[in-house]
Amino acid sequence: MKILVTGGCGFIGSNFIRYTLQQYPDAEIINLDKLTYAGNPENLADVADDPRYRFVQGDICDEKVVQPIFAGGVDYVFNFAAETHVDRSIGDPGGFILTDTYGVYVLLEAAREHGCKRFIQVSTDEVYGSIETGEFKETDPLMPRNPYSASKAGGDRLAYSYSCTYQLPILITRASNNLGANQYPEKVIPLFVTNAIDDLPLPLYGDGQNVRDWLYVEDHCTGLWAAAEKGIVGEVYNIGGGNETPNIVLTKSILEILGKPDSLIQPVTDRLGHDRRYALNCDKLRALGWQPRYDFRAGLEKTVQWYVNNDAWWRKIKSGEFRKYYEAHYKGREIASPPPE
Ligand code: NAD
Ligand code: TDX
Repeated sequence: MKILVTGGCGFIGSNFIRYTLQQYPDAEIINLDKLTYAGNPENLADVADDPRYRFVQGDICDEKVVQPIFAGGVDYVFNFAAETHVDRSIGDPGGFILTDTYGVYVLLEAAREHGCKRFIQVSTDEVYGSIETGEFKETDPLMPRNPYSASKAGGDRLAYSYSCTYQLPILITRASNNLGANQYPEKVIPLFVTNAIDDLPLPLYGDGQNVRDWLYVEDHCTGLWAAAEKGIVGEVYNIGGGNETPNIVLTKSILEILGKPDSLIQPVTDRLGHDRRYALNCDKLRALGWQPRYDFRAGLEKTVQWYVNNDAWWRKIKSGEFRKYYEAHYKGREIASPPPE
């Protein structure tokens, strides 16, 4: 079983590769990753010498890299490669449009020319936009509200168009916010956990009442395989944890697990266009036999423990390029009000 994973040195991709090598003895994985600031080969140090694993450094936008990989024969493609941080997309959208839309086109063209058994386009719940009440179904319109989600919607719909037009065996998955090991500490959970460990402020956006549905990364991996193996070609599958949580509750839970005071919470000015709430209906994937194993608390405790146990991993990141980003992004945004309840 030959599997192309793109973006495998990032957060979800690295967890997916490790999970797949453990669960599928006949898996042979090629990991194509550009190694942007978010790509970290250390995430896969434990499998680097596995004879079933091969790393190729390259850009999914570069057909000279992509075409030969497909020409060598690929059964499954899982496209994780993307620019992924909403805040960075607000400051500088160009790279998002390139990788998250054009990059998908380059992969799809290679699949069109050389074929594959299944092509999974890893999309996101953010393509639906924000929902005040109820939950998004796969048939709902896409109303992305920031450059990241709009670029992902471009890749999502382009993949769909290739399944309709060229009958390629493509499926699209839309997952909710993931948590787990190896997430770059610009995202809220690793940022807040690592700041709290060092008694630094936790910069909570706006009123702290924005809601995210947290999905433990291993449950995302099982959902992706359920869609790939049992899903219907051309269809979209939502993958949500069923763990809707306001950011203030998430923040206080992190502090409680670490035994740190709520006074570390620092309200800051809100993200531009900040989506208020995401919620997914996952009946379609559940009908294939999938269900998440981790509830919010279990997933969060496991995740916090990982960052406590692996401080060398994140300290190295936080002392590099990240430091400049953090300064530029958060400086001067403090709001002089008590932390929200
Ligand atoms: P990440 O930022 O941790 O990792 C992205 C990886 O892609 C990095 O290793 C990076 O080097 C690589 N990459 C970026 N541009 C590339 C390019 N042009 N060519 C090759 N490699 C490139 O991201 P993540 O959080 O692991 O997300 C993985 C995928 O899952 C993304 O497609 C994202 O949209 C989607 N997703 C993420 C979440 C989440 O909560 N993190 C939720 C739903 C969907
Ligand atoms: O410093 C912060 N303070 C804060 O209050 C940061 C970084 C975030 N937040 C809030 C914003 C969101 O409401 O926390 C919530 C989660 O923020 P992020 O971790 O940036 O994730 P989000 O914007 O929800 O997007 C994530 O989930 C969907 C991933 O980054 C995407 O790649 C994925 O598609």
